[in-house]
Amino acid sequence: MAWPRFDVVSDDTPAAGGGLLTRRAFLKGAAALGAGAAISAEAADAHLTGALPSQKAPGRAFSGYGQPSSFEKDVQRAILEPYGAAAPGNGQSFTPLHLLRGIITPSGLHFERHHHGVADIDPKQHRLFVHGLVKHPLKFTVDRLLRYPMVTRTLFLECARNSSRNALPEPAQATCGELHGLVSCSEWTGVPLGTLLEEAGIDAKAKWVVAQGADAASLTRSIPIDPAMDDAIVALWQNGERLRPEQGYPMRLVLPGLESCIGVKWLHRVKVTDAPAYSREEVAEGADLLPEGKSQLFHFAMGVKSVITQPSPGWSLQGRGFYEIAGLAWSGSDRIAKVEISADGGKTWAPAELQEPVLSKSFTRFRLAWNWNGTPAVLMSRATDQRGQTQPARSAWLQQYGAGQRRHYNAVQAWQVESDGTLRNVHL
Ligand SMILES: Nc1nc2c(c(=O)[nH]1)N[C@H]1C(S)=C(S)[C@@H](COP(=O)(O)O)O[C@H]1N2
Ligand SMILES: [Mo]
Repeated sequence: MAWPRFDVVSDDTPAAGGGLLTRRAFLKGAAALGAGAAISAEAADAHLTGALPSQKAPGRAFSGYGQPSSFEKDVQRAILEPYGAAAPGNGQSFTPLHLLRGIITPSGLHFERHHHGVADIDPKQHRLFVHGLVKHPLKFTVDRLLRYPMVTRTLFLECARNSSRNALPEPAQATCGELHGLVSCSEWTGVPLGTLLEEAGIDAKAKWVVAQGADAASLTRSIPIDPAMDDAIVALWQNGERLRPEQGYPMRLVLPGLESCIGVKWLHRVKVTDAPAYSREEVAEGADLLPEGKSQLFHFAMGVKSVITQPSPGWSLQGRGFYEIAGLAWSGSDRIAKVEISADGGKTWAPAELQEPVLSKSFTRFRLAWNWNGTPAVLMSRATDQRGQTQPARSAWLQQYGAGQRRHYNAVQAWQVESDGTLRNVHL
């Protein structure tokens, strides 16, 4: 992907080393670009009424459900099925973060993690059971749930194994989406799980809920009672429409700020218990490896994280000059407080602009103007949330864990810009 270049603004103000500019300089730059965007007489002629091919005949007819432009057909999730026919439907597909802007992930590009394929469920046949340590076990149809009071929140979902290839000794060469795209952000609408648990009347001994999916994996995950009661959502709607099958139609759990691995899709059972289930997924896949050979189960909170999505590997800069750096930041604990950007491999940092709205446990879009001088540079972003948590350097992240840890990778990403304008993943 080529990235158009603009001429440098003459009176730019450096915000940090490596050509990072202040917001003021950027605004002046934008004005200068506007003034500089003169078009030739021939180009202007093409804009005379009726002169364009698309102005000469009626356009395509109406459609019941719109699709992206045919010219955008390369904007796709990257699919990884590591076990092939040995474990059909087990794998993931990655959101192409480097091809998207804004904070909402289009539903058709939300990342996928399935253990045994996408269940195809008739909502009329589907039931949700709430049982276990409760006074009144309950059964809900989809129609009945749709009558409950709902909440809507814009929340990211991130797999605990997102970005895990960066934990490997050698930097993997892949796009930003292939490296970091097991995270997406949607507007979710549904019924607070707490409402259903309260209606069922939970026992004083209740400490966990064990959620299970109606898919071929019967995916089973244990969730502490506090987040289950406080802010878990039985989501039925995603970005204004009913959930996509890939996201768990007709209903899934959404747990704000916690790893999406416990957000059970195709949700059909919530059992209140006094102990975790120790299911295969939470024991075999869900353990953090600590130094000194120990491992920790049930660590669900997602850290603070950011990544520069534009430019990133796959993009190529078209020579020295003005570019806008853009990226995404998120934290499982709170709102993003600041994002700093470095263009000189971490020697100096400048604050990026945060695009409103800055929401808790959601994507936040950041941007900063950059005047690239055409020589090798290293771009990095470092996010801090309102709790004061800052993204660790890669070396500090590695020290927190034992060898082989692949979960909860949230270290600062470095993109090496080569003098030919291409970018690659580097470990710093
Ligand atoms: N029933 C069921 N729920 C599931 C899974 C699954 O395979 N089956 N995968 C889990 C994992 S590991 C993740 S990261 C998220 C992914 O959600 P998504 O596919 O909507 O992005 O779903 C979780 N819920
Ligand atoms: Mo996951």
